[in-house]
Amino acid sequence: EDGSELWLRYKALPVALSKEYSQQLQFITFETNSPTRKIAGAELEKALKGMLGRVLSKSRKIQEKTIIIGTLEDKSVRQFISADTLCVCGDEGFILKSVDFKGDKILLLAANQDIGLLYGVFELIRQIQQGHQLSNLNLKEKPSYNRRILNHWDNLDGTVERGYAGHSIWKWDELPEKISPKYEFYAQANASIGINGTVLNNVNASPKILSDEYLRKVKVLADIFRPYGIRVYLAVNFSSPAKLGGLPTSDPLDEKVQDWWKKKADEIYNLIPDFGGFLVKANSEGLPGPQDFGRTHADGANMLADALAPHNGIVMWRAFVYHPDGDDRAKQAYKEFTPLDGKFRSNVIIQVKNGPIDFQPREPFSPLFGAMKNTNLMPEFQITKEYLGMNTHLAYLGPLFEECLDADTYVLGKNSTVARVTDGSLFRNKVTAIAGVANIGEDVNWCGHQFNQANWYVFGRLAWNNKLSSGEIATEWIEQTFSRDPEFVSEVGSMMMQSREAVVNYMTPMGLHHLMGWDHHYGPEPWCAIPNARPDWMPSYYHKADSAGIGFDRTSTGSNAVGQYAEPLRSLYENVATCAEIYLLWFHHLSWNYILPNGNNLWDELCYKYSSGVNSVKSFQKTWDNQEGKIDEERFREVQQKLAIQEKEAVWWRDACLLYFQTFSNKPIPEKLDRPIHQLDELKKQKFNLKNHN
Ligand code: BDP
Repeated sequence: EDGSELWLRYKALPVALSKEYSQQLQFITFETNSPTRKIAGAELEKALKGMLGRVLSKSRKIQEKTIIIGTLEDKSVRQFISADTLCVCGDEGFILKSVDFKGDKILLLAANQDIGLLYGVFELIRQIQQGHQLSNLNLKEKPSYNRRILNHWDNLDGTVERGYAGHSIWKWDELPEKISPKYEFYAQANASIGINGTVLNNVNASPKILSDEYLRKVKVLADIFRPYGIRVYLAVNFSSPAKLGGLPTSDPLDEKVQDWWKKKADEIYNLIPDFGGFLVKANSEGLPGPQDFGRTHADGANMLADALAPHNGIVMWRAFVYHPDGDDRAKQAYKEFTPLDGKFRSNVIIQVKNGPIDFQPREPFSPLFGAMKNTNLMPEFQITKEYLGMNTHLAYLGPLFEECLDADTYVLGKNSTVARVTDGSLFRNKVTAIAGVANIGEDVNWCGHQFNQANWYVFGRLAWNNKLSSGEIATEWIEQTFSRDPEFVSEVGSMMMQSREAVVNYMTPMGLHHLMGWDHHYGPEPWCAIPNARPDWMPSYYHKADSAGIGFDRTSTGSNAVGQYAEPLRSLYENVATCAEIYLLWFHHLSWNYILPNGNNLWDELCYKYSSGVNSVKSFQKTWDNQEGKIDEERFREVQQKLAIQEKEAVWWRDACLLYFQTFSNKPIPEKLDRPIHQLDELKKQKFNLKNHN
């Protein structure tokens, strides 16, 4: 067991359970007459062979102990279900239920399209992997978002920006001739959790990706992914017309530029008829964009949208923009984008990071969610753990994603959650989508840490159904990936559910953010001050620690970032007494002596929080040690060793932050707590080597 099979390990079930399933499942009625159906049939066969040790007999005749799989084109399915009933499932959903047949129960898997059948087969497999009863099954599924997309930050030279699982799985040098078997397994894994799109290349895009040479390589991948329901998208560089096409400008209002993009789109669709569209990072972190020509984001996005529209393609235009000269980075995307509300074409969607800064262990949701009522908007999460311990720390991101999706924006009154303002249920958006920055690389276990697989998994499952709970999803993942032993599931599940909070506590508790070293983003460097560097890349821009206190004043008397939130949130955040403790230092600069509701002063409370983060990791070590023998030795040891590093590094974070902030607070560490084991000077000298994490 090396983790290479992800959650798709079809291991033999205990004999009694396997017997029970075998009694219910003996025959299959399924015409496997399309590529997608073939894949679905083969996957079910493989899974049942692995789990039950047998295959189902194919049968045209409906009889007891059968599973019927098909669309309304199949007579066997029409017998049990009508178009009206299936209509709620849309193009990709399915119905999986137990139905009565001549006094017996049989299973029905029905969908409007073949892809729904593939998703349904994966659901059935998941049910069996988890040992669930089939006789009560009654599932009616339709995905929350139409486009559920992974963003690969993979460069054409094989490196991965913020990738911690080895090199890129895309072998650009070998394509289009040589095809790695990983491509198909990648598609299968994504389809199993409902992901239906992939942006193959880095948002910091090379114009080369649109060259004829590269498009031919992309076509090969698109052809492999198609039967799995996965469309390919590309990140594009806004100055491609100049850099690749040799035009004198890339001005979006220039006719020759518009024409260049139209021809490029035609060329792409000629090769890849179901191409998804473009992802664009423009006028962000030094990349080119429409503002270079005095045009707006809308001018730029619409020009690309017009080129793609005849082919039904979309533009995902990122809102990740910030400038060093503003007073508060957290306000900038909102300021730049809200005036453009209603000005974007209907096939443009604005891609917004979950928080207003940058994928920190905790941020409040971006105030852009819900603020552009006449524009399609999609959330972007980071699955790769750039700021949460990369490939060494165990941090399950389900609670982070869920916290954002469930956050109430109040833009149309109560229950205007981020999920609802983006999935079309509140604003009836034409295009709905959600993106996650992938954590996938060449490592044997795909994600660099066995538990990082859970973050890929939970992203897909929440994109499919944004109402699922992260706890339920953790259970699913554990049962499929490791074991169904109830003790294992409950102990490891509870460890996973606490793990992100632990990271928040030992890195950036109580609303602190951006305390990491500026070049590696891994370890703590709250003191980091590089001469002449952009001030908004330095930790002090964010923590603002001084002898008076700590935190960023974003109230109406500070930067007034609170003003970008709808009421009652604005007032709740504004008032220190009602601001949730988890966001306290995000919105307020408070005295070290500020007294919290529990009676502690701010300094002491920070010390307690940092310590509790370290203690959580220690408790994870104990929890994990208890699992010895319950799973394979190989993965057990690997995780155990990484937890040991995590414990050491949690102490490193605690000591670095507390010792540094202590130079301002001048207060002692509360007596009951462990003392720092490092010296501040020694920590400041320590150099971190990011190479070990790639
Ligand atoms: C930051 C990353 C940087 C990305 C950027 C982005 O550090 O590598 O290019 O986000 O999202 O988090 O564009």
